[in-house]
Amino acid sequence: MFGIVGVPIIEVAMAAQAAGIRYVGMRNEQAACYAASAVGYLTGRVLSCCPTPPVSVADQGAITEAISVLKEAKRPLVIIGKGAAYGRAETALREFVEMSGLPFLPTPMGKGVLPDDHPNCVAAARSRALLQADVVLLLGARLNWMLHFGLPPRFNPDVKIIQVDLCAEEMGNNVRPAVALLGDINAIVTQLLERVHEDGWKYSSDTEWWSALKDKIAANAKISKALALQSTVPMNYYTVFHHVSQLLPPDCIIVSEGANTMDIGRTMLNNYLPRHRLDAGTFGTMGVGLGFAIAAATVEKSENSKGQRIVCVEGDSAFGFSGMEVETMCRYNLPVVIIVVNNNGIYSGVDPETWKEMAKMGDLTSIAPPVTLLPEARYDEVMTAFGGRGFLVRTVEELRSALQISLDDWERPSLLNVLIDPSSDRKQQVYIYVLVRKVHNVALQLY
Ligand SMILES: Cc1ncc(C[n+]2csc(CCOP(=O)(O)OP(=O)(O)O)c2C)c(N)n1
Ligand SMILES: [Mg+2]
Repeated sequence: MFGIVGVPIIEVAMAAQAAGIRYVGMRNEQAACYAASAVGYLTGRVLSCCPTPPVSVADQGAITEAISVLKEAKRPLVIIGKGAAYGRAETALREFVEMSGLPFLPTPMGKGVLPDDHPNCVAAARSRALLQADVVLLLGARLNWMLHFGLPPRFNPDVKIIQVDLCAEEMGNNVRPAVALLGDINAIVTQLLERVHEDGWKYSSDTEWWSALKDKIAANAKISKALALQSTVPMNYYTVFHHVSQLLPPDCIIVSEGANTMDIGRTMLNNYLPRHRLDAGTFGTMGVGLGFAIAAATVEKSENSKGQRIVCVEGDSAFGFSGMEVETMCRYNLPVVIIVVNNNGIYSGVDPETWKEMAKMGDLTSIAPPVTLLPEARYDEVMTAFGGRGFLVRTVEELRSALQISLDDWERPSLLNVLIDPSSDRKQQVYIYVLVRKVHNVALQLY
């Protein structure tokens, strides 16, 4: 059970403890709510007194129609959403993807339902896959802003959507589906799989579509690699994530929030197992990360002695929203590893010298660009203040060594404050730059 420390829940918490329920007291109700929601997602336990709903399958006629639309597709794409993770569809889905030979793309929290390094994963060619697909099998994902509403200019205007969802109200949101398959995702994927087995159908790997996707994946990988291998100090996002990804255990649970930090981290940090990624998700709410990490660490600690590693990758702004929860981590000895990717701001910041120059020019409340945070703030000292490990990191060597020490420590949490280039950016994105202070050459990104 998650709540806050003290008034007004003292009696409830004590009663819960007396009944053998573990009570995690957090610093803010908001973080406690995030934590409770994450436990439901990670464990699949229904935390209510309602009976478990029956599993519903799709209409067989609709399955036949879906298979015929898929067979006619020239450029098919499977999109795996977090509904597939929540519905525990991974085993059937893996067999379906491998039998049918279809390319797939995970949504942020659909990552890991099938491993990111699966040969059919086309995440590294995401934009092209979305834009050019003529048939999309949408599995437990919603056509909201994260999938650009399923509309042009990011989708083909004539795309046919085969929509699989548990929720009838979701059918036809933003795009009218060619086929609607209503029901339990695991059951429906199993139905589709049975039909693929019967027909012995497979989408050929020798198609223009597969070659186009593979070419794009290779080109994008080359660009990311070039950025990742840069050894300049301060580091850029890609260098940080490249080295982090080399050291993380494949079964770790990755929690993430931020803007660039979350977006770039999503492309660079692989997930290999379902329900091993928790991020700001559909609502993009900053502040969820530490609550999610505490939930995951608590679940892991209760189910076996050590459990799996929880790694929490935070933008410096994102960290600030619930940063005081490091005290909760220290209080319960939850060995979470927090990596704050610190660019002194939101999307970008300014360096300490520029900040000092600005301060000399007048009142910072009228001068400082509204995307900036205090340069080189010592978030690592927030962790050491409560007895956890804190590291200030500027170089690749410092990063690797601090991360290794943190991963070897199962007794207490760590925080790596990774100072990166405040103007480090995403590769090849289309931005509109608005110059807010010519004199300081500070760009505010809007997109
Ligand atoms: C509760 C809430 N408030 C504000 C926002 C707007 N917002 C989007 S991303 C972000 C922070 C991004 O900065 P940071 O975490 O430092 O990541 P960076 O892009 O700098 O790597 C904010 C405040 C939000 N998403 N949620
Ligand atoms: Mg930042």
